[in-house]
Amino acid sequence: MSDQRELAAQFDQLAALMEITGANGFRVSAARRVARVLQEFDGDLRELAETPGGLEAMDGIGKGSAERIRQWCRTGRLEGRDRIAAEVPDGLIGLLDISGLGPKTVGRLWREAGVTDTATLREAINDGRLASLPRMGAKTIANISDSLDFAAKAAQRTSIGAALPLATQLCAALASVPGTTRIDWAGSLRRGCETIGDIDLLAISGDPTCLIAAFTTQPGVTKVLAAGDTKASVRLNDQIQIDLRVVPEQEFGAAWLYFTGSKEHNVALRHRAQQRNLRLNEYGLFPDDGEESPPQDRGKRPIASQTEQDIYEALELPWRPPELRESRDGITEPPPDLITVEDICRDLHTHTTASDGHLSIRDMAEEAIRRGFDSLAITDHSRSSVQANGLDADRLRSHIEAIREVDASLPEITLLAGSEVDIHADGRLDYDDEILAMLDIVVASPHAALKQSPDDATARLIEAASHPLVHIIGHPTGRMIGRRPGLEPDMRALCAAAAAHGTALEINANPKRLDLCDRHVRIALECGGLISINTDAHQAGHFDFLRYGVLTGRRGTLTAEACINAWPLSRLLEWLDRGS
Ligand code: DGT
Ligand code: CA
Ligand code: CA
Ligand code: ZN
Repeated sequence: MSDQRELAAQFDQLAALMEITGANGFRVSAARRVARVLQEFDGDLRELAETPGGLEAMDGIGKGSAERIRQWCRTGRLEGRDRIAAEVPDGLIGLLDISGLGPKTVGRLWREAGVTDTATLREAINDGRLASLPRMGAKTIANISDSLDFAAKAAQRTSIGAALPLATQLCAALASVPGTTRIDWAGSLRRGCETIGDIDLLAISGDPTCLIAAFTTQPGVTKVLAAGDTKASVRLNDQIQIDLRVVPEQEFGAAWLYFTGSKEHNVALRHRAQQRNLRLNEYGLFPDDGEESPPQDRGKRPIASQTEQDIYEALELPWRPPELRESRDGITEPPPDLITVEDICRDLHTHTTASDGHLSIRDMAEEAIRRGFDSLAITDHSRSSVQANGLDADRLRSHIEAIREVDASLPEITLLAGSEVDIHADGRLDYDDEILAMLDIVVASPHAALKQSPDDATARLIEAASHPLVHIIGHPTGRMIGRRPGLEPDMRALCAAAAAHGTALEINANPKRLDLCDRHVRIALECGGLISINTDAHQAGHFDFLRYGVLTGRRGTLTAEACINAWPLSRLLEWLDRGS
């Protein structure tokens, strides 16, 4: 951020704080005016501050404000802001982000109802304290209450498991609007992030007005946040924000690249362009003619803009899959040949009615056949998972027989008799070796004691990964996104042990888990380890989770070669046999 932007934000905050504390309205608007002037100033602020009378010569900046700006340039502190901030509870400033709450109202809520943050505001609404204030109508309170609910939801990002199906459905509906020739998503969703802030859509249309109208009036829209000629934003089902931009066909690649991000990737590409005397923006890649104004505004033609490939090529860079466009990814290294959903031939972690699944062995097998799998592992829970109706040794023996029977009747698929065996807190497994040895495949997973120390977690998981009869460590950390962090083992040590013993680590594809996460997948691969992507399906629809696991794998640089679910079946069967 430039100096003036940073200082403008501080003046704005000062104005808000003054208003909350009931300061003189004239002084409040003076501070706001200074913020606006600073916001619009596009020279060098420090240079201006050093020029005698320079600041004072600007419209809206008086003698006092000029002195405060000079002081800020010297000390980095805005005189008065810290003092007044100390008088006001920290949480009050946060309330200003809630739509419909201005500083005046926040000040009243504080003084008259003891509100200091979102939690106490919620209390004051619920216990009727707010309703008892003079000039506080039921409608205003209902509005504040709604905004509060939405802010709480917005603070939680949306799972990719909700965002991707929604975007798919939305794009299908909008693609059929007359004039639409292309519609795709960009942003964090295209990069395959595990949670999504908002969904960014990009379209080409011969009739943008018609498309925007269809977009803002579609079923589920609870608020239209903005609607212009070529772009609009809506809130859907009071939950997620969706932005739509309509761009000319010849600019689609530049826009798609820009709005896919990440911001850091965009910055790196712009820098690369500058080094080559080029300018990159959302409209295209242009020659840099030294002029300040944007080239597209001066009718300049881009060197590249229609496709992403054109732009990367003109920058002498390899095209990068969106999953490898984060700040941690460079731009010059050629990306690996990432795994795809089509590469996956099987699921190696699934449940049936024998434990807590919804389908029989046969129904699961038939679903797997429908999805084109060559094999399927049935891995119901072990005895310690009591709440999941885990199998004791006797039940497991007959379950294995039942699996083999169904397998014999279905030539289209190979069923593997397995178990998801609990890893106890101390690293011991929930079945004796003798039982484990009867199974075709053993997935060992932590389910309880997920708050143990990192040292204990490391020892526990390494012991399981080193067990000669274990093939896969299932959801290794046990985290639930947004709900619990799970185990925090020394991931590098765990991955090294797993690699040394030829044990695969799972990417559990359930979008609530995505465990291993992308970062951990990278560590596993750096250690030369193997990955298994499984859905942990408890019902037919859960097989759809596969794509989230694949996206996470791709973000972790996973190739088909390092993923046992993508191997030819004969290679997998050989690998499964290695311990016995
Ligand atoms: P999200 O929505 O928080 O999950 O994350 P994104 O990555 O989808 O971010 P969003 O929706 O704010 O913007 C979409 C893309 O647009 C972002 O990845 C990069 C691009 N973009 C947005 N604002 C800026 C910016 O100020 N500078 C640059 N270089 N790119 C930006
Ligand atoms: Ca976004
Ligand atoms: Ca966005
Ligand atoms: Zn499971």
